[in-house]
Amino acid sequence: MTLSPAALPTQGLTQDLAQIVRHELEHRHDWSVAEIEVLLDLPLMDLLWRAQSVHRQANPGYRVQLASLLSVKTGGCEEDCAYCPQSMHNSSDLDGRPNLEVAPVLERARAAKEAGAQRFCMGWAWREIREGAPFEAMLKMVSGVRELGMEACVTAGMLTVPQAQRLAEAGLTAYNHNLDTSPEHYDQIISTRTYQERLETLARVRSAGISLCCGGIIGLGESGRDRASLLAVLAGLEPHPESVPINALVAVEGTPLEDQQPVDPLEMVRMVAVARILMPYSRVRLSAGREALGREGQLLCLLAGADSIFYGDTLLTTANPGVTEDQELLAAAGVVPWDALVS
Ligand code: SAM
Ligand code: DTB
Ligand code: SF4
Repeated sequence: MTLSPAALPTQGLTQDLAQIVRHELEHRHDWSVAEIEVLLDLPLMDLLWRAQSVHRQANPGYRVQLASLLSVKTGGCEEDCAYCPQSMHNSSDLDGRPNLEVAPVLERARAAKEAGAQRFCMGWAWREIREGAPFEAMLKMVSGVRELGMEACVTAGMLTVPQAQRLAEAGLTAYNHNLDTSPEHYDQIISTRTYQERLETLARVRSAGISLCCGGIIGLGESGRDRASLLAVLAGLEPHPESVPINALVAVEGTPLEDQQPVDPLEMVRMVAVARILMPYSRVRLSAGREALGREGQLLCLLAGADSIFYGDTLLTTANPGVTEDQELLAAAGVVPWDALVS
């Protein structure tokens, strides 16, 4: 699938910039880190124009998917992700909350659908999926969400091929497993699982025919080159992940990253825009950190090609803008969400 370069406005660009536009229109998997750095550093107006040009062609109509999130198993996770309030290595750990049962989870999914969500995402604070009753319950939740006519997404750490196959049989639409940051910066953030293990998990998800939700976080103390490197790995996946969540760090007290400087909203805009250019047909999800972006920051992210938001008062454990606030945001943008009912 490629876009037609001829259809893109290149008039008035220097030769070099026009060349970049032509490249953007190809559906490539071989972006170099240096090329992506050039994009990330473009004058903002040029970057927005290019991202919009791609977005309008690849996803006509500027529609947005509303996805609701629910934490089914909260806290007590063995991994040591430095950003995460659910790691047992961090004093922020929220262990002790009971795991949710199938019926209340489906009740929440139904309520999310009624509020307008098209996708329902469920999280387990696990290093890897465990066999037994919790996994059987997860399968029931997945099939129950699908029966409601919603897309179902699970994020629960690493998994085996047979587990991926059972999730596929239950009707799972997508599995979320993020790369989080660049291979180079990764060791500063997580020591209990390798980048390679993450990539292998992604391959297992793919092998079962489940679509991939895979993205990262900015604001972890990474460099611009790290951001470009993360995007190069994501765009290097074949096919591109169907969904690419872009998170800004929510600095939670009790995590090693609690004192990180907040991300400049325009950095999020740039990240979204470049993700859109590199992966024209993926859903670019404006994820954690939306509250700190403000209304205009979020609108710029939508303009830059974000075509999904997490919808509902909470993400997994941290706050998200309220439903009414989001409805007002979309109305201000004149953006229409996809219908709640999907086939
Ligand atoms: N345990 C599973 C895993 O790591 O794949 C699933 C849950 S985990 C919370 C899902 C993703 O949320 C992480 O990969 C990370 O990208 C994002 N995340 C977690 N805490 C965050 C924070 N404080 N700020 C921004 N993103 C965060
Ligand atoms: C993703 O990339 N971001 C979402 C979803 N995938 C699972 C999770 C964000 C979590 C933010 C911190 C929290 O609420 O605990
Ligand atoms: Fe948090 Fe997931 Fe890392 Fe566990 S694996 S600490 S839940 S981000």
